[in-house]
Amino acid sequence: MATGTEMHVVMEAKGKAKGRTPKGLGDDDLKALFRAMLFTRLFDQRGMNLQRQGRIGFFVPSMGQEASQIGTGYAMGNKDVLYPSYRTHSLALLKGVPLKVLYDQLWGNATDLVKGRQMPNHFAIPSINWVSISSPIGTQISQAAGAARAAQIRGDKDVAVWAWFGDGGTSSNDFHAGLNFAGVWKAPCIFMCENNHWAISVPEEMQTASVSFADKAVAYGMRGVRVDGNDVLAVYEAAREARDRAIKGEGPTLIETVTFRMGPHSSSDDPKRYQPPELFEAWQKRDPIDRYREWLEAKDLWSKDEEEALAAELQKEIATAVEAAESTPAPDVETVFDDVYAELPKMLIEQREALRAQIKASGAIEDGGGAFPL
Ligand SMILES: Cc1ncc(C[n+]2csc(CCOP(=O)(O)OP(=O)(O)O)c2C)c(N)n1
Repeated sequence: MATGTEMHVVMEAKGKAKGRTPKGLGDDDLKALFRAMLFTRLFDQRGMNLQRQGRIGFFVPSMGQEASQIGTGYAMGNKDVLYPSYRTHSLALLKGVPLKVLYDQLWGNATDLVKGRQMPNHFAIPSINWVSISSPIGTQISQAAGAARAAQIRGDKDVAVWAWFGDGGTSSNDFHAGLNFAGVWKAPCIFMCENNHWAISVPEEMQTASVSFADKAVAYGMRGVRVDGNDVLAVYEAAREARDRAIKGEGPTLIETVTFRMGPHSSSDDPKRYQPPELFEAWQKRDPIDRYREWLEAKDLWSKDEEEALAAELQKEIATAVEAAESTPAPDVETVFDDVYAELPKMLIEQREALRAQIKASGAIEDGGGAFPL
């Protein structure tokens, strides 16, 4: 596989639909990749709409980056540990996490796994070894290096640790500390740099003077691979190879997926204020879903009818989960006192009593339970 600045590609550009099938992928796998990419696109569209309708407070879309994320996610093993970024809910969709788990978190309701204490899109999903997302950029990179080192010391078999971050994340201290130690330890870690060309409004050329992000691996004595991030098969192949090397003790890999954020940074941002429209139009022509659909159709593996049926099924699943999460009450206000101390200190017991009295006096909640309209 090409390393450094050379780009790894499997599928030809949209409109040509050529390219071999990567080793180890059968027809069902090829369709599963498409399903997960489409699911991600639909989840994103719905997420943005829900935010615009004022039903959730915040959303981070991943439109345009589906191949980069699903291609890496498909290469993961069941015991692998994930340190995702706030833009990678696709990985949970791919791994079959019930949709209600994700929507509960977006609403921060009573059944939300993190009890409404995190920003929307900052999931923590223990059932798939998904470690809680932290907002400060880059922190997951050094955490992943540490977790990989721990797995190595324990002698865990068939476990790789993955960290996803953006091009902006490579300017953080954690990137350098994490890659340095992972390199020194030959830890089973895969560093996934999704180069979507923008860190909010900061373009790639203001982020680094390096020829590529993959090049940075050289300084840490690890393998660096640059891959076409809109080519799901190329991403899968690069990720698969990196994982194989990691679990064989051959050391970590830095993978740069070259892709594009085809939407805002988050629901709070308007890319039209800093991105030239021609750039968006150029990348739209390389849409990873359109490109992969064409490839599948050329191989007689996909049809318009199949896609319509799949989209209808996924939309129905989304609608059901949205309704269930939206109608779940907010966490009981008293839960703010839980989970920090094994035994609540006297000072907090007093504060809880004061809160109860205040709620009662306000008449907001008759029975003292349920949501308090703060
Ligand atoms: C330490 C830190 N500095 C600044 C921010 C504000 N911030 C949030 S997202 C972001 C851009 C990150 O860009 P990148 O790493 O390229 O990832 P992308 O959002 O493009 O996926 C910034 C600067 C932050 N969350 N943490």
